Order: sequence, then structure tokens, then C-alpha cells
Amino acid sequence: MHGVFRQIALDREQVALNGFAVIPEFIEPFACERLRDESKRLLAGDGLRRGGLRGVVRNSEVFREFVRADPLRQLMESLLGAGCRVVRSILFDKTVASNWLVPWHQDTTIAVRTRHDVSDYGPWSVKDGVPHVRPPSHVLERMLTLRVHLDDSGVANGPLLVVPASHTMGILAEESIHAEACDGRAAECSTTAGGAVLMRPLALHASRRAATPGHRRVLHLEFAAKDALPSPLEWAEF
Ligand SMILES: O=C(O)CCC(=O)C(=O)O
Repeated sequence: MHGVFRQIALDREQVALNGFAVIPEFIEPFACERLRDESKRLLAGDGLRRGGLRGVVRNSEVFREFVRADPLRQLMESLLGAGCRVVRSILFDKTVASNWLVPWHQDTTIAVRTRHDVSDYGPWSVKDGVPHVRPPSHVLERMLTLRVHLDDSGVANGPLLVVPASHTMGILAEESIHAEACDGRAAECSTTAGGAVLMRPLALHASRRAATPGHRRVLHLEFAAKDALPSPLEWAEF
């Protein structure tokens, strides 16, 4: 995929201070179309009804080629250090058939290959057959999510909402997350197709149902710093 990335205008200070940043026009229109076509192929059938698919980088040569591209690697390494990599990938869509919402939360679990009982890691769960665990916050603080938008995402189709600066509070107890307070401080991450959003996993985020559902495809890529995970734990998708 040559010439995929546009001039990457990332406000690093925003990421550090607010825990997220919108990168408008992240990739070229032809690249967006290619990723969108691949998403259509992968989401056909069951994936469309479920509103998302896990492990898509592992299952798609097109996505693999995209995440291996030098400009993307350089961007993520400038934020997470050399040797960082994609450790979980999900393809989301919000459609008429699957018009979902997500309440306010932080992303506090990681997907690993095999369960090993390591102190400070837990509770454990299984999603789509893959073991998931809540790691200590220092692991999540060495991670960043890049969401590449393959359709326009704005007020009408349930965009990502983030509470600025909420990533600095560590892992919050569920009962301390108050929806009304979050709603009052929410920033809306609207972007056109081909734009991207970078977000710290511990930033409080949510999304509402689409008022006018169509498609809202997002390639969600979680990156982790090299050696963020102690042995014998291994990332599920690496
Ligand atoms: O795509 C969205 O609207 C929300 C996704 C989300 O909450 C998550 O990835 O944890």
C-alpha cells in the first residue's frame, strides 16, 4: 500500500493532556476505500449482525499490510517506543441491524494467548474463546488505541465520546463512573472517513446509538509498548 498516509497532523500534547486526539485526514481516500472494501468482506453475514469482529488483523492480509506500513509504525513508535506492536484488533460497525451503544467505561482488559495466574492480573474472562484479563494499570498506561474511521462519524451515527483528561485517574471502580457527570464533560470525536482517533485505554469513553444508522465502520487497533507484558503472558494477537 504505497502512499497510504497523508501528512500526519498529530497534536501530541492533546494525547498527553486529554488522553485522546482526533487526526483528520489520516489516510488517503483510495486507502480508506480499500480498507472499507475489506471490512465489507469480513463483516458480511454474522459480523454485520454482531456489530463487530475481533482478531481482524490476524485474519486479513490487507489489514496486516496496513499495520506494517512504515509511517504508521513510526507514528506509534514515537508515542510508545521502539518495538511497540498491535496486540488486539477489532472491526466495529454500527448499522440498522446492529445499532448498539456502549455505556461509559475504560478499556481495562487485554487479550492473551493462554491463561497464567500472575499476581495483580485478574479477574479473568473469555471472549470469543480468547482469554481476557485485567492487568495492572501500568500495563494499560503503556498502550494506545488507534481507531481508523472508514466512514464519516458524527453526531448522527453514534460517534465515540471521551471525557478529556480522564486517563490520568488509574483504573476506576465501576460505581465511581457517573454517566451524567461524564455526559456533561464529553468531547465528541467526529471525523470524516479516512480520519483517525488516538485514545489511551484508561480514558473514559462511550458511544450512543446512531440517530440515523447507516454504517460507522472503525478499524480499532490496540498497540502496546515492547515488553509491556511480563512472561509467561503473551498477547493473543501477536
Ligand atoms: O466504537 C465505539 O463506539 C465504542 C467502542 C468502545 O467502547 C471500545 O472500544 O471500548
